[in-house]
Amino acid sequence: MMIKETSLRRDPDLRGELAFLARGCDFVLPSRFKKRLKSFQQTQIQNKPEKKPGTPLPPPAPFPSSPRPPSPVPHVNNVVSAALSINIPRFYFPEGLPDACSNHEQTLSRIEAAFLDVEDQKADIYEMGKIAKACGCPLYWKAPMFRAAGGERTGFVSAQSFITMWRKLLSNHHDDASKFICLLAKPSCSSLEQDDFIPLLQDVVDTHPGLTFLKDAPEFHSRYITTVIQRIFYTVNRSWSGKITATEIRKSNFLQTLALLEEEEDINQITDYFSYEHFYVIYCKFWELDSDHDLYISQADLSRYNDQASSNRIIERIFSGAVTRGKTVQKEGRMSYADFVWFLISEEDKRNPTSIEYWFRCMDVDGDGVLSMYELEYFYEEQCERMEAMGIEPLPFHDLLCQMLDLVKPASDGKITLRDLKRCRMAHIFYDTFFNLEKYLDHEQRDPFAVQKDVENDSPEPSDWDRFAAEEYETLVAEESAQAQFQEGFEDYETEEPPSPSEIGNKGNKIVTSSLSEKCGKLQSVDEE
Ligand SMILES: [Ca+2]
Ligand SMILES: [Ca+2]
Repeated sequence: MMIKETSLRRDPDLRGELAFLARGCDFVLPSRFKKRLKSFQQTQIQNKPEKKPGTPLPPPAPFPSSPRPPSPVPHVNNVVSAALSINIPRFYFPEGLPDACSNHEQTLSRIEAAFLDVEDQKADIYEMGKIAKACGCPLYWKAPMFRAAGGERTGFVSAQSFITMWRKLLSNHHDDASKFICLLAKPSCSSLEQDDFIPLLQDVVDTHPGLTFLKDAPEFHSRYITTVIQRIFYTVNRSWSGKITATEIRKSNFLQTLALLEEEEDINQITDYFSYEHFYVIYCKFWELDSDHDLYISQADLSRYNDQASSNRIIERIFSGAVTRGKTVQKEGRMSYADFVWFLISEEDKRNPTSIEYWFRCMDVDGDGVLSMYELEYFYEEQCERMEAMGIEPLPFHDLLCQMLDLVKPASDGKITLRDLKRCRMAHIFYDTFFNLEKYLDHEQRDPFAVQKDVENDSPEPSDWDRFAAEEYETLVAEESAQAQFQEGFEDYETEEPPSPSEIGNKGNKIVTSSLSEKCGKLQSVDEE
């Protein structure tokens, strides 16, 4: 150990030594000094660990600003708590990451200014759009904002009550997902249930320029709203809990899609959640099956879907409650319109994650989380019977099994998991093989290389669902137009005035709503949920 000269000179003990050596002399002999210094240093080293109280402080460190190193043997608990509080930054922000740069006061004064433009500084629901924009929020947040500030009770929101509400929201909720949940959820709830979306969607129906014709047909409002809610839960509620959390909102495209509504006047361009055409297709498909139009369908009704393409065994599984909400399906043997939305999207798009989960639950008869060989055989049996009835010789189960295992490549032998099916990207072919004969035979006839090409193509193509909905809409409109033209033909024959092509076009558009109006007009206002 080296003791620096500077520190030695400052050391009062050493000064004492030097004074002792020099006592009675005018100078200190170098040899004597070196000898004394050596013994002095040795005693200093020996004494160091046991410094008595009252001994002078050690010399200051050369760089006083540098932090003192931790003592060599600190108490264990101190280390843990010190490390936690100092070294690990906060990483969990359920209400979003607070943004130190955002200027809340500026936002609040902008809102105040927006209220000055409103009569008596009291905004009704029609004025809320301006306020939503002043808050920096998408336009269609206006109805939830109106409700959150108490507008529902009085019919208007005052500047003061709105700013109080918004100030509280800004200080507790730091990102859009967290704010959105806070605005829509029931008091002291941190997730969204299906009915929480109704005011927002009713406002979309009432005010979106692409839905003006729907606005005038109140009997469809709840059908459209139910459809959109089911589509939101189908896509966003990845946990199947029936409660959408802020994390699920953040992971989804829902808020971005909602924001698009104010920019896109043609609601049919927004194929996620809101498209009227998609609603029309889903509703017409249900209408065809619901012969007594009580808004419920039986097991026999559902099996008629798409010319009985789905097997009875899979329909039975759906009606056993494997994938439906509530107990109505099991207890009363009837499926609601809301449950049908889930069925239809799953049936027509077997590649999307919710659909893969939907059919997995149906095929996992014993509910152990894997598809075992006996479960596969159970579903394939019915396919074989159907093929034989059609005069087609089915592939023996063992050969088919080899094909399917080759397709899915499960991680562990003889057990197919949900993960295997999601990873293989061939879930649609797998599922159709076991319970949709028509589509199975279609796949069989397709060029296997074309299938492979589909799978490898990663570019953002329309989903199977988008493609199905677009084709079906065309077909439905063409059918309606043909029917209308046929009827008009008689009228025109009598008046001897052939309709102009533009008239046909215009009528074609009207037909869609009028025929739906006809379909729904007879229905009582039944609330499905
Ligand atoms: Ca019915
Ligand atoms: Ca199983």
